[in-house]
Amino acid sequence: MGIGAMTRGAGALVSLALSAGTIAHPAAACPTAEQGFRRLASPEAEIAYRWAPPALKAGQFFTAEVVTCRTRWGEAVHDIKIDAAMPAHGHGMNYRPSAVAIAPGHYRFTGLMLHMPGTWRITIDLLQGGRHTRLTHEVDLSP
Ligand SMILES: [Cu+2]
Repeated sequence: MGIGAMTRGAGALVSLALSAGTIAHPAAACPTAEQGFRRLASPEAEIAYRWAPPALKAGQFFTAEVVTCRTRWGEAVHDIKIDAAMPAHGHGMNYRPSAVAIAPGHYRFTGLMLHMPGTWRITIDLLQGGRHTRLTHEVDLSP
């Protein structure tokens, strides 16, 4: 889940001026909690994300917006993938989401659905060159 208050001042807008492979102050480009975004971080990378609708429900389609805030290796992210599975049940989603880049480092996924209650593991893979970084996030959906 989010990691505390993410209030930032100026510079909260996604910058369109970042050139490929150059992320000088990536955190400044991260959307804030006021914009409805939460953070997901690992030692390698950090993203900001929000769901629409904000509360996930079993069997309901949702949209995910993801912004890359900090990435590994200093290379541009050229592709991003989102997936979800239930580790306890050994299955994934019944639908394949589609992705669109709406700005550099800013992506929208549609057609996501967690089709049953329980614990889901959502994975987001950032692809940079031939390498990828995975961020995971667990969601518990009540019946
Ligand atoms: Cu299941």
